[in-house]
Amino acid sequence: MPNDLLELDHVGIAVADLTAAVAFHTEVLGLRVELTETNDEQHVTEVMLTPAEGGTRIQLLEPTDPASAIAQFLQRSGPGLHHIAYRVADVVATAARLQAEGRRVLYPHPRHGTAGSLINFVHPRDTGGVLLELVQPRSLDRPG
Ligand code: V0V
Ligand code: CO
Repeated sequence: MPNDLLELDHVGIAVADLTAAVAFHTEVLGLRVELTETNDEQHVTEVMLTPAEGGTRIQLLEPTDPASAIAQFLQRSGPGLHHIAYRVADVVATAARLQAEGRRVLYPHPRHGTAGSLINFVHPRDTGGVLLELVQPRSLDRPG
């Protein structure tokens, strides 16, 4: 059995109003804001939040461009659960493994994710209906 999906890194939620969504997650749910970042490649502003004892984080995603994946999702489905992201040690290797099994990996090469991570996605039609993200965190020997 493969064992390269190491942890559930985050759950991505598409939001139309980031300020309101952050207020709900901090003031009502009590999550702590870990970082706020604009990702020009993905055309999103995101806020990553952590529950009291850590573990899997929540990623709130607001589109910065009407043509972006998140904007299109909001138009079709409205705000809500968008993807789940697994942490991996080698995003190229895991993407290649899943692709070799016939699943659609969205990018030929990893792109830039949160906090200098490298990311790729597997199409939701090939995963039982859930958009799946692979995240290789930035490591100390790969700054950036
Ligand atoms: C679309 N579908 C979904 C879905 N988005 N199903 C579950 N979860 C989603 N998020 C379904 C949709 O209902 C259709 O179902 C089918 O997929 C349409 O497929 P398509 O025409 O090939 O694709 P689109 O145009 O709907 O786009 C979907 C994909 C797009 C996944 C291809 O959103 C994409 O390229 N996503 C990757 C980038 C991304 O999501 N970035 C934002 C997060 P039927 O009708 O076939 O049943 S950025 C992020 O997480 C970062 C930066 C980070 O963590 O570091
Ligand atoms: Co994500």
